[in-house]
Amino acid sequence: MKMTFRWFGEKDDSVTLEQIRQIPGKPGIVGALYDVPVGEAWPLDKVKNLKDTVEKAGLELEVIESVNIHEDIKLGLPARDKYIESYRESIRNLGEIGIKVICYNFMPVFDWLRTDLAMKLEDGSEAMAYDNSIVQKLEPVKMVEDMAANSNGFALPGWEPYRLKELKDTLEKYKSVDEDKLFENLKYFLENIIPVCEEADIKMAIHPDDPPWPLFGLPRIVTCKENLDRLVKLVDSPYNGLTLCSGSLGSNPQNNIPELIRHFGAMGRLHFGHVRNLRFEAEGKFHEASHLSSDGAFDMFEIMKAYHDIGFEGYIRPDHGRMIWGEKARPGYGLYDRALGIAYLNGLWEAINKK
Ligand SMILES: [Mn+2]
Repeated sequence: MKMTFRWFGEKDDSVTLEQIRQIPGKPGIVGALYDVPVGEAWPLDKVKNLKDTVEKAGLELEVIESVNIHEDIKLGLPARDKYIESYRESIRNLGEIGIKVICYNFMPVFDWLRTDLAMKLEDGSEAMAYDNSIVQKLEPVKMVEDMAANSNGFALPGWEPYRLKELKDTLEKYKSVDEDKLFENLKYFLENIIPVCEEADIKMAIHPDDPPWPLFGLPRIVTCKENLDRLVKLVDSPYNGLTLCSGSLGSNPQNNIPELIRHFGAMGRLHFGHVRNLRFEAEGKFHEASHLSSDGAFDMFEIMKAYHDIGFEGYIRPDHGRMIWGEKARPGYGLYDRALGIAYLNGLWEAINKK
């Protein structure tokens, strides 16, 4: 297991590489470029520059999250071939700088969704929360505007303003895309990129949909064991793998996280683990908690034990943290709570190792 920490780059993150280097165990960096429009290839000089920046700070960069996928690929439109070619170029360039895993998602239009980015918890900390009853009353365009207004001045991952301009138009185009069609479009994408991944030795690790159920009438397919099984079979290569995000999949209590880790780990398809905890108030209503088992619904010992038992050699990172100790940062991505998460997950790992 290699512990990592997500970083949004010098311009887009309140957390610095110098701070990350002082987190116990010195995690690796999960990085990305944020100034390349979705659909365009990531230029070699820019990815080299990112790698240099990280290495100059004494850290490693082996994981990218995310190389986003153009909507036309998800919709299966004719222009997809052009965008897939750009994606192939990005993979080759990332291979050049020694990247081992690319995390991506295949969620139509919207990335992860929360109804409150700063819910006040009893202890005075703030956490992101989700309430399905609110989502059902939401109008997507209005919702996106509200989220942009509440994110402390940072763009939310996957919610970059340039992607949202054509929101209404895109929603209309999805009317003819159902689950099967979306699976078909994912298969077409994977068939065209996995051979390049094999050459570049970069493993693709799809992130589950968050939350893992359809929203606003849009299909979502990366949601449960059955669909993940279908997904890994779309292209039968170890390079077609998964990011197992406990907080995303776990927001549906039917998904048993340790069981999923063991199942897909045994198949050699698990390349990246996002570990975080949730507390449920009702069905479809939850807020994100600290990583500690007793603060939420998940048994973190069992999750880390499952990774240990499969002999996991991939990457793990703490996922969204709360805002604590007065920190002002991108929602979910402050320094303090995620650093505490790392210390805790590393502690569990050491204890499991020595048992
Ligand atoms: Mn995640």
